Amino acid sequence: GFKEKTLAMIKPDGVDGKYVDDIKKIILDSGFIITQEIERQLDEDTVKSFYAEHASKSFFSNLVQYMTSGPVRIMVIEKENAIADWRALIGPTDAKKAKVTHPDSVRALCGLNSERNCVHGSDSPQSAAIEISFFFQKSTLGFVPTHDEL
Ligand code: YYY
Ligand code: MG
Repeated sequence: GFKEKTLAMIKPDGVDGKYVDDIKKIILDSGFIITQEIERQLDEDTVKSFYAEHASKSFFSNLVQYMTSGPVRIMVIEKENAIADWRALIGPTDAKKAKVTHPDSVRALCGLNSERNCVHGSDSPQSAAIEISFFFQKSTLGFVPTHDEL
């Protein structure tokens, strides 16, 4: 079938909390392949740009602080229906709610609340395209990191 790509990110609390291997196992056991993977310390400007749609929200400065608090693991993952399936797998934004309504979700596993929710997933085909090219550039070798330090 048609393979789709999406961006998956393990946020600083997930990396710090040693959830990377568990989450990668969930990804692979769910039928995805991981086509790109980098670990990176994001700076404020990068987070502000990545989450630009939320710039006016009351939680924005807290989000920037959280997302720059340690390295993140960024992956391009691929399977049929990858975008919707990864969103379903991570569960609702509020990890506290996820623990009740979606106990098998990734956010239930490693998230804390709606601010610190451990993982990111692109929410639409348009977002996936934008977010993948935000961190990886297409080359003749496939997607490669956009920045040399990656
Ligand atoms: O796409 P998703 O991550 O599930 O949620 P968004 O509504 O796009 O919010 C992005 C990001 O912002 C969320 O993952 C944590 C943070 N956030 C927050 O800190 N407080 C909220 N009330 C809502 C979102
Ligand atoms: Mg979102």
